Amino acid sequence: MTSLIRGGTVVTADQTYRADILCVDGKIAAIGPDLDAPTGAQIIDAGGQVVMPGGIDPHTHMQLPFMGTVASEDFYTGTAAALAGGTTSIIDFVIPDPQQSIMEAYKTWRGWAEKSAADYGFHVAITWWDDSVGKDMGDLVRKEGVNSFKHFMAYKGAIMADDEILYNSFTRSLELGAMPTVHAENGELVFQLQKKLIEEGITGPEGHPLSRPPAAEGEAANRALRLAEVIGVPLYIVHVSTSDALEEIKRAKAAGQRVYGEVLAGHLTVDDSVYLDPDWNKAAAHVMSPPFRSPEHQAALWKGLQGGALQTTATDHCCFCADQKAMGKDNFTQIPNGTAGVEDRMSVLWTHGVNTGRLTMNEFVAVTSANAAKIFNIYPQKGAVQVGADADLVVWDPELSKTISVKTHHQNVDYNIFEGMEVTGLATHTLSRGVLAYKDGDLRAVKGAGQYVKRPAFAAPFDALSKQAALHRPGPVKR
Ligand code: DUC
Ligand code: ZN
Ligand code: ZN
Repeated sequence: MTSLIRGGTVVTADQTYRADILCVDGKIAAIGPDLDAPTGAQIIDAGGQVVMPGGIDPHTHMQLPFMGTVASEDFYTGTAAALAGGTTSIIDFVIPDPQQSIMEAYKTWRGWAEKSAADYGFHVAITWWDDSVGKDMGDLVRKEGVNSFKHFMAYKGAIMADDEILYNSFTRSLELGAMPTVHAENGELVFQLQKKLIEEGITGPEGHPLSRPPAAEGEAANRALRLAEVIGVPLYIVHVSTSDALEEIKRAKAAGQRVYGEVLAGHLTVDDSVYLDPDWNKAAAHVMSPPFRSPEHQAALWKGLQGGALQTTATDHCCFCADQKAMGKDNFTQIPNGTAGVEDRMSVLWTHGVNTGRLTMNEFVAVTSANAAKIFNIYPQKGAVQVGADADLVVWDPELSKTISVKTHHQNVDYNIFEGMEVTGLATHTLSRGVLAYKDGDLRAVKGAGQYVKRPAFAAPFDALSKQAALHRPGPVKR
């Protein structure tokens, strides 16, 4: 398959220039002015539009079995919706049950993901610990191309990682050159607050944010960062939603730690007033963790993204329909946690980031694809417009507008947290490995066309960090 994208302005994380892009057999084959079209090539007219690397959403949960149900979006419907919005890769999560072999869980998720229409990779969650977990982490890194491990510091009694698990897994990650990541919320505190609120008769969705205060996130972020500091391993904090956690990241960065922060399009643009909606279904549709926060936290998150303390944007796409949310009708702690967004992330961030002047177009590319590709070690295969890179590209019309609605979205869920939001800046064409998967409203996603992307282990930077940690340690005292 050969395609020529003609007449667009190429925008990458560090450059903006006019050029045509030739894609051959899934790769970018040439970039330059006035390229000749090979015989039979498909011509895509990008005149007046920008051409960027396809988005990478580093945080999704397709068909996740969670809280007694299964997320409604599967790997095909979810990646198809992603392509409609200009996102060409996702990094999803394997979440083994405690005591389940993490390799067995990984294989299960790989099977589910075979129907993906876009490329995908996996972070693997460490939900328990023994020697077999450490061994399987080695095999996942060395043989399977997994270079990041996730730790839920919340969800007590289910998948929560305590400090012992964090210590063991962070230490093993360092040995392997893999990136530990954390969902930072103090799970014990959340558990106790949930109990107290229910006892007090607060059973509706308004109890959800009360049970997960900003301090619970700040404490967990600090704890994870301090563990990482002592161990000498980098750390990636997913869905930073509060200034509390952001301040911990800034402090750690200023102290020389290698730390990365992710923020969700939803946390940047939807505030916590949603939990006070008199319509139970609407309030419950917003139950996700960490919860939506007050405008003060949102303002801080934007500044964190603009200032570089936060490097990536994601969605935590995890869909539950109204009948699933109803499992918590009498008790908010039973409402399956999760909201959608994989389709809308790019246009929401363009509208609220680029169109408001908060982000340049280049910064937009950095935070929607290039930084995630660099942090998770798939750059420049992904996140770049370079000869030899995967031809994952989005042709973007910065003038095109629409109103986001559940009635028109492609996501397999009956609610949209961005309902009614007017966005300007939309994908007109999305190419996944050089194949046109979306064109002007026509979604041509192909079940199974997505490929698993191996992510190699890190080497030199990790060595440097652990050496630095060792420098501060005296040897045994000779007596
Ligand atoms: N938060 C959610 O809202 N859903 C899935 C998992 C998570 O951490
Ligand atoms: Zn999470
Ligand atoms: Zn998540």
